[in-house]
Amino acid sequence: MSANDATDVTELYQEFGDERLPPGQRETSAFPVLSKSGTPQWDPETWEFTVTGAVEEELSFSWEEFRELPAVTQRQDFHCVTGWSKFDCAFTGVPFPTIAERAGVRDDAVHVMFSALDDYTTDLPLEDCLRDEVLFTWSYDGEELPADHGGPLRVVTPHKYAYKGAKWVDGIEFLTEPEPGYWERRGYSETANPWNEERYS
Ligand SMILES: Nc1nc2c(c(=O)[nH]1)N[C@H]1C(S)=C(S)[C@@H](COP(=O)(O)O)O[C@H]1N2
Ligand SMILES: [Mo]
Repeated sequence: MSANDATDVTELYQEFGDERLPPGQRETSAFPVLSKSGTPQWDPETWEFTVTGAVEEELSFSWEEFRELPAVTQRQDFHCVTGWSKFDCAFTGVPFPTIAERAGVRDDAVHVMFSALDDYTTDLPLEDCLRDEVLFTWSYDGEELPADHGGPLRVVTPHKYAYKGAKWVDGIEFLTEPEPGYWERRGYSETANPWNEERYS
């Protein structure tokens, strides 16, 4: 599937607000890079994606195995908590629910912690993750996802500020209690709904 026949999910804002552009945001055509500590190296031979915690079956995927999972292409908006939004980004990847179904989420799971190659972490309530627009993506606008934007694999969360989307993601853990991630420990919102301007906790 090419970026041109992507499924348009940009109307999801209607669940949260009246305007496509969330309050306090300005639209930009640039795609700035925001990383806490630079772009980590990775090795396709040893890269491993793990699914752990409150699941029926813990999973692990090699890079090759992950790329064999059924993928979709969506056109999404991207909202950075620092105030810029970028419309109509085409991302290709695996929806979160596909992974969750394979692992079998236990009834006592309430949150999900995402972890990444640069030791970044971010957490979200489980219900905010169980959406088809939450993608593990390796492709942006029909090209390989650039390394500084999170390649080989990152998460995108078009219904949340973008710090909820871990770049260089290499694992998810289903949690039975909320646990703050990197920015959440530093005062950013747990839920991060852009249409409510949930920037800080
Ligand atoms: N692994 C990792 N993921 C991350 C970050 C990071 O520092 N490390 N920064 C977050 C923040 S604060 C934002 S705004 C977006 C930025 O994504 P971009 O660099 O592709 O614009 O990635 C998020 N995901
Ligand atoms: Mo950010």
